[in-house]
Amino acid sequence: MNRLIVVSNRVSVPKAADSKGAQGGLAVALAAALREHRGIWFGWSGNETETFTGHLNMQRQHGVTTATIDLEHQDIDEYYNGYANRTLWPLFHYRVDLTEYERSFGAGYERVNQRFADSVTPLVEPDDLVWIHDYHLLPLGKFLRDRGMNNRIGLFLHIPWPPTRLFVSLPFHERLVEHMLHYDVIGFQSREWLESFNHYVEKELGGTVSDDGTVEWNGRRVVARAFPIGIDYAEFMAAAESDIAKRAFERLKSSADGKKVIIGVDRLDYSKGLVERFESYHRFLTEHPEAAKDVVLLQIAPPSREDVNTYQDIRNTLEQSAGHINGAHADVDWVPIRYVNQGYSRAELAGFYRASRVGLVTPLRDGMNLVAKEYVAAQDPEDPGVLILSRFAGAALQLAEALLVNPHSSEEVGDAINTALSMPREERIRRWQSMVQSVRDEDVIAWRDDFVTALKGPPANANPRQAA
Ligand code: ADQ
Repeated sequence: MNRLIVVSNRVSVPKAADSKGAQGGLAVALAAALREHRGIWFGWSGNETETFTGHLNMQRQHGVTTATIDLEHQDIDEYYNGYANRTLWPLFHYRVDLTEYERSFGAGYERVNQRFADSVTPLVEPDDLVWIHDYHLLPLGKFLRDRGMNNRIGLFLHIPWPPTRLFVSLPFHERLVEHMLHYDVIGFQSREWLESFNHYVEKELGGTVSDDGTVEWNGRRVVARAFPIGIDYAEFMAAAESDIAKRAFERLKSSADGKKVIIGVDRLDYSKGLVERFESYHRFLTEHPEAAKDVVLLQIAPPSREDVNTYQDIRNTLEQSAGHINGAHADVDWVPIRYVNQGYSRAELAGFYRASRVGLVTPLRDGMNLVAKEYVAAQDPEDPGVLILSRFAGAALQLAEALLVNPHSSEEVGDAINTALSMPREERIRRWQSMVQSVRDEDVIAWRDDFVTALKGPPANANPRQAA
């Protein structure tokens, strides 16, 4: 069996399912694959060092070998807080208005990717499969090829790929995509992002895309495909059946005191549409006063990326908005929004999801969105809740039986909340059954195996000696 080398910005070998923090199914699935393939997980340690040394910190964590490097202050500033989170993240989520285009960010991004390439190269043996993750590391494949690496190298992008008309606002956009065309496989979350990428390659670079998904450009052949990610269904269900989950369920049910709970769970990020969600809920409260007193919105949103100003801004805006809505509607024995900034374990989240009649998942743009799938998985089959899902999340393609909404329209989302709260049990069961099937069958293990199989595929960019 080929060894697997996983490269991502950060390395996170999962702890037990009931521990605190946002340990996702992705980390669990990758760690399991690494154990099976005797591989290595490489990334940034999260630590800052005075001067970059490239020293590799090799460790064995819960049966997985990890290798990490420290980065300098300037690296973190320009690569992580800069190009990754101030340039690519907003642009790829269609927020040109929030995108910052600083040359120093681009230079820092390439410098760190070169540093990653220097550190990863000596770890890789000739038959290893190399699997790179996400927008932090788009050009890494090219830099590994520059160091003579002929292995199969794949990239999976966890976030959307923007339409060409937006993407071309990025200075040196051709260079970034040309670098990406040194992979053997590029995976996207959904057909929509794949189509945008292919459109760019054809229109801006003059490449060709065949029906089987092969992209050809300048003598290179790359397989570009959609690989929709899922949750670790078995692992999540085990967490959902734990005592911790049952206690969390009881805790929320009893504190809701007979009211129906609407739940939102998101990293505090402008792409998740939280400001618009609060506005929609406000609209629902105002326009359906008879239903309003019977519900409560629980919004769980742990802060993220607090070194980036936009994230501080959104936090302030949300606090004001929650305060305003609660001020306008609350009564002595009822507060319409419970706005919570802490993280919970998956087991606790599973209990909260199950105790909630409505899952409100309304990102303005999202590569996939795993919260939507977790909400579906956690429901009681006899009395499931209703998922309200943004049509702009990758997950909308698989969860077509959710109430699909335009998250920009507070009227539409407000009406959907009202519809969900009054939906008869038979309809809830019918919709849920169709959704849970895809959540169960298209889980993270299937996703991972599908990608690894594609990555193993026939050699495309190997040199003739190795291909023989
Ligand atoms: P994210 O933008 O982080 O991921 P998402 O897919 O929703 O978004 O995954 C979040 C994960 O964190 C979920 O497993 C959720 O349970 C967990 N989480 C969120 N809030 C939490 C809290 N308060 N406490 C504990 N856990 C919490 C990126 C892309 C997505 C894509 C994923 C996976 O932006 O589009 O689906 O990667 O590829």
